[in-house]
Amino acid sequence: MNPPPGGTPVNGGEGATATPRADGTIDQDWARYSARDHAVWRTLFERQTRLLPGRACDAFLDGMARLPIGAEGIPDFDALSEVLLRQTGWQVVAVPGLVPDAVFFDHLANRRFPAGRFIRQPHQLDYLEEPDVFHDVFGHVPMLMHPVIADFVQAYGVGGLRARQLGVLPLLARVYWYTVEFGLVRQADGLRIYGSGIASSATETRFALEDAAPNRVGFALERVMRTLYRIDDFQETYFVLDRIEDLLELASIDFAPLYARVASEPPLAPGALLPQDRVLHRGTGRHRPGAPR
Ligand code: HBI
Ligand code: FE
Repeated sequence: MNPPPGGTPVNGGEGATATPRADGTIDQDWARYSARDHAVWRTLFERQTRLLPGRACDAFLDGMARLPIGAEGIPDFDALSEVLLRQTGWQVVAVPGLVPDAVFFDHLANRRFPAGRFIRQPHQLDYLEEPDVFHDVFGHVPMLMHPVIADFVQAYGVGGLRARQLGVLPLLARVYWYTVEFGLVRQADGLRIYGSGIASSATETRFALEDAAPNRVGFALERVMRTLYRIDDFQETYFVLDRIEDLLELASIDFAPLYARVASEPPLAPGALLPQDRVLHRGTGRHRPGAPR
């Protein structure tokens, strides 16, 4: 998942066991994963692989099918990068956990996806706030095979560096959160997942698509920029694209005039609905308490 914007904890995932290079990366050191690490991967992989057909969008399932990601165990980042580089010019690099915003954005701006090297413990199968190798590789990498997502995530890296300088990073971070991390998309055969935070979570896969609790609202850029989000629970609102290609416009947009307007408006609570919202489903609520960002 994504961390809150602003805070820049380092090394959360595996403590002091890795000393990162100046760009925050470490060697994946694939041979050092234990049998237990690979077994955790396999459990998660098999569960999600059963769940996602008919729930994840076609682009996600296609990307997954064409990558060396399987039940055998944690994938080798070099093997992933070889396929990705040919397809969309992306690579996967290993990091110990969360990296500072500026480091994260610089990698994305250069089409390098920083993936957590560590894998969660067996007792954390369902939720952890910090991005591990299952979230980052299973959740994010398949969509990076799609040319529109490939461009959009790079643009987020470029835009993130700029938004940070302008002091409006939270506004842009919300766009990433509600698209790349927790986005839904309409497909001819129904609503589908493309967000990695959902696709890498068995419980949220069902919740986002099938539960009555959350709102499902048509994506609108300024609306999303104003919407606070939760990092400690399922989302209260999911935003739905009409098609993945709609992100293409965002990749080239000049956000500066929007920032000025949006920054002057009050932020919206995660579960709020507005009269102008294109509501696909009005949520019944019933969320556990927690502080929204
Ligand atoms: N680091 N490894 C990692 N993964 C992220 O998703 C990430 C990060 N550092 C900063 C960051 N995300 C966010 O704060 C920005 O997307 C706003
Ligand atoms: Fe993520």
